[in-house]
Amino acid sequence: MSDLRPHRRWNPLTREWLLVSPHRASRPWLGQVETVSEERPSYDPGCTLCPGNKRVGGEVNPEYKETFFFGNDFPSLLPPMETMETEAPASISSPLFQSRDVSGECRVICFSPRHDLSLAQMSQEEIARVITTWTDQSADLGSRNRWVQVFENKGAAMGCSNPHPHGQIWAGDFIPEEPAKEDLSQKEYFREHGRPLLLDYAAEELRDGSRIVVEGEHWFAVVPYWALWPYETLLLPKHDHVARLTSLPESHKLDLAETMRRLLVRYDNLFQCSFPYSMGWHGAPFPTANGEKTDKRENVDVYWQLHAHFYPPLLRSASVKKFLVGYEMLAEGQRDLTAEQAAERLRSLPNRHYTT
Ligand code: H2U
Ligand code: ZN
Repeated sequence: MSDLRPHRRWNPLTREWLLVSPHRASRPWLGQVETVSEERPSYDPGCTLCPGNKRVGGEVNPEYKETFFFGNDFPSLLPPMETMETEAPASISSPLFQSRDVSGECRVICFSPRHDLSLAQMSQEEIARVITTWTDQSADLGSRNRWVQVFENKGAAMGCSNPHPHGQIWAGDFIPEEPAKEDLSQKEYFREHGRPLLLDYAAEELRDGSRIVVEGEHWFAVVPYWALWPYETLLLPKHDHVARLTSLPESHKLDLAETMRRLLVRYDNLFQCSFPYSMGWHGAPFPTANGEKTDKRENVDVYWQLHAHFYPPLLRSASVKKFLVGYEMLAEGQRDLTAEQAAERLRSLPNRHYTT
């Protein structure tokens, strides 16, 4: 099979196929640079996330100096006591109409007191503090929730409401759809091969090299073979088995921070803009759940491998984004640029942020 003919690639994590049409991308690379001016003050009196400012719910943020978290004033999940009964109307007894009660909690994490920064512009040490906040928060929320979703929506293109560097955590008593697919795939792969899927995958990618974007001592970022978004990446351990954020070895933290920093600097440098994306962490589900016995469950820690997904929407410039429409909504995911071409472009960019 020629890689330059239309072909389909398999995503072993979600068990979905994807259409790749690289012949369309062989038209000349325009690569126009539209520098979007986005000067921001280091403190914005109108920002609900800046230190000392009032949030929408009325609480005042402390004069925080590093990272800071608070309970989301508009949480999408509520603790058990506050959850309202949500039964399907009594007249409907058909299995076609199902609903379930859920409970959980939502938090917001400010990555820095500086309104004008993003992770890409923060130092390795500052990013390491964000990682520590993620791991601490996961330990706390994971002690009473089955799934803890750490994520960041960055940029107006991703529907982010405020440019102040921040992320969110939604934790709940159920395993949501995306991690549920990954759970099944990793479980079955482990049953068949006796090794974690993503450890085997990392070994193959490290051997091949063509999709690697940045590589540290313990962690690396790769445009996955099955990437859907043009510059999608997967950040994962190179050789070590790490089940979830709370089992991240202390010795990995600075390396992970630097690997992430170098990835994010390249993202910003690609179109010389603050690169929008949604990113988030996936790791083994936590063993607590509504009275469920943990000992009956297969040991998820053996087959789960911690990783982060970065899904950036931009395609050709700071303002031209890819839309998942038409064929993608109605048939299956599709891309023009190959994962190898995307990785090559990102890899060739400097480690230094374009604004410095
Ligand atoms: P985005 O990262 O998607 O923009 O979301 C920001 C979150 O911050 C959003 O969930 C919360 C919103 O509810 N928020 C507060 O809890 N209090 C505020 O004062 C502002 C925003
Ligand atoms: Zn701010």
